[in-house]
Amino acid sequence: MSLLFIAPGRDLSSWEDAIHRVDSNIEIDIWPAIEDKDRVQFAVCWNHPQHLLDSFPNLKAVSSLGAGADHLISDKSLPESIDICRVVSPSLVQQMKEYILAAILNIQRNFVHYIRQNDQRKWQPHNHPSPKELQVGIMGLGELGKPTAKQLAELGYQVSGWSRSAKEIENINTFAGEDELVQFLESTHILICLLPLTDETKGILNLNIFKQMDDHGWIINAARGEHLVDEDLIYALDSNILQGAWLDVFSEEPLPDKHAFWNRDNVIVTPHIASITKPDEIANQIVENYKRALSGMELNYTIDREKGY
Ligand code: NDP
Ligand code: OXD
Repeated sequence: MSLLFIAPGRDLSSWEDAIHRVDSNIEIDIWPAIEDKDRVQFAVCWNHPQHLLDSFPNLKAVSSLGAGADHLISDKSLPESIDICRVVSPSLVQQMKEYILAAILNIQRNFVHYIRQNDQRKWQPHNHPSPKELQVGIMGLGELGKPTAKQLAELGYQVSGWSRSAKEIENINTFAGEDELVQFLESTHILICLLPLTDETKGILNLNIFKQMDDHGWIINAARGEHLVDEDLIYALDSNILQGAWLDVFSEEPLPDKHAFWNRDNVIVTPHIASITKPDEIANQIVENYKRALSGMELNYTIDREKGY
């Protein structure tokens, strides 16, 4: 029996150590060095090569190495019989709350402008709104979106949230489903995407959506690059429909040198660091799911293939 890690380009030795600190008896393979394909029963993946997972005849389940499992769902060669799960942890939530708050404060207090002004030795104060004058809309009220929304509301921001199913959350104006999307967007000044990438949400950050927001607003995308239609963002920025964009994720990562998002005053690029999975913080749940898979038990944090998340 072995637990296989597949994450091309990543140094996985700290993962191996973290798993062994939880249970030193677990045999670990790290792709592509696999001793015996027949022994692999559980795989932990991040951007694995497609059409690879169907070559392990005894594979029972796969886990994403991160919170999103879109890279697994999109692998159509993954047999239906194989369960998919992901990781969920307080550290991922905390980091995402920090990332979004940092972005909001930078936008609200105009630091995005002051940092650029430094380069020009320009002394120019700008007015800034108070939190209660700022309408923030969060797309996705799941493990990451809901606590992020609650934190912002506690700090006095006007917060609304949009999800698939209806929710009631104290001090948050909630909306659900496509029918309520327009209402959710009305008067949203900063739109934050924390949705999973699915057939329904791909390309959701598009010109039509930007036009329905408050004039001259901002978007923050910390979910997946494919949520955003890049050309629509450039058009919206150039025609003043949006004032700026704060982006952590991109359709192609690393963001290519020639991409139009680089070197723009009104686009902030961070290299997919909003919330990073740390080995010791989630080794326990990987080991737990590995053991559950071996004994035929239901996994924790499963992905519903129908819903796509
Ligand atoms: P969850 O699955 O816990 O939550 C997803 C939320 O999105 C739910 O509220 C769900 O609604 C809502 N949703 C899904 N589909 C739709 C839809 N079609 N219309 C409206 N709402 C929808 O996800 P997490 O909060 O854990 O993570 C969100 C994403 O963040 C991940 O999938 C990943 O891509 C990204 N991520 C990025 C990181 C980074 O470093 N940049 C780090 C970690 C995650 P409902 O509640 O009704 O089901
Ligand atoms: C994740 C991510 O999904 O890092 O965890 O994007």
